[in-house]
Amino acid sequence: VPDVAPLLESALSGDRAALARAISLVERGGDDARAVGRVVHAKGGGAYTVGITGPPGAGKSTLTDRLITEARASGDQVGVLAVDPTSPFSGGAILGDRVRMQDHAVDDGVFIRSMATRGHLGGLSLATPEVVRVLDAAGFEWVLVETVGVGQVEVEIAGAADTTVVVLNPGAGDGVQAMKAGLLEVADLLVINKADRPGVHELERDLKAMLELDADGGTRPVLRVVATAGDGVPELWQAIVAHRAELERSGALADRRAARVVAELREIVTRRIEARVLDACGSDIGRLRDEVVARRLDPWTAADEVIEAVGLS
Ligand SMILES: Nc1nc2c(ncn2[C@@H]2O[C@H](COP(=O)(O)OP(=O)(O)OP(=O)(O)O)[C@@H](O)[C@H]2O)c(=O)[nH]1
Ligand SMILES: [Mg+2]
Repeated sequence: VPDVAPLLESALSGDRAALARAISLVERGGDDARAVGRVVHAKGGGAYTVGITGPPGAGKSTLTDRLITEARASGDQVGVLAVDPTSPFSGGAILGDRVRMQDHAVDDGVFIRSMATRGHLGGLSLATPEVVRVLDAAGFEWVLVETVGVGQVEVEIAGAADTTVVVLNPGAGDGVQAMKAGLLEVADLLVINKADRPGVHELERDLKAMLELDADGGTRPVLRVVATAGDGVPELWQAIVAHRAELERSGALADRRAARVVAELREIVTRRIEARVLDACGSDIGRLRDEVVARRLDPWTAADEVIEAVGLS
């Protein structure tokens, strides 16, 4: 096992360059990532995570920038993880995030990190909580995770936060799109951003109608915000703080976190078994495929062979 202790000691005691390097280790995966993971998991637990998701260009980064300011006003430290699913174009998007949050670039209590999708062993859904745990162990009271709400994995990542904020825009048919993308299911709070544009009332009406279809959905707040001007941002921050307080009071926060542990464990185990199976089968997969295609084997019998080959039968 490589010795990551010196790097971590620096990273967790305020050295931002070391923190960035520790996160890079985690992103790369492998033995170093596991070693970091063991240490940070043991030290974490104090951070509260807020997921911010919504369609491309909805104003998530502009809003995140504003929320950083709100959190900083109480003296809390804020870590931001901008997960970028469109890695072929990530240069631009990541730069965009940085530019939109540059007000905080010189603030030592703020750490902003972009993470591209491609190249993650174990996938984005496993890399994200690992990076969040590094920030948690480094003492950030708040960790904001921005993802574009397209694609199941990205929506799931934002939905895996303690509080999830879904950002939509008026006049874009966003309500129906959000429902289709599964965004409404993960939303604890809904934000109509760019409320300076026409169509706010219609979107609000649509959202409230859709939310009322859910058992307790009708109680989920819908807030109007103009992120560029800051209008409605203090109210949004208050709503996030109130949601947190309610989760803590009711015990639902502990339940949510426990459910996330189960989901993460399940995914880790599934991926490892899958990798082992593919490894053990090698070229047999091609042969089995041919047999099934030729109808000499049915898929279930072929699967039996695979399971047996790995020693799991
Ligand atoms: N009119 C108006 N424009 C806004 C508002 N909020 C953000 N914008 C603009 O919308 C554009 C996109 O903003 P971003 O914050 O980059 O949006 P995003 O959701 O982070 O974008 P991606 O991360 O690329 O999906 C920028 O030009 C912002 O200035 C708002 O409240 N009103
Ligand atoms: Mg953004």
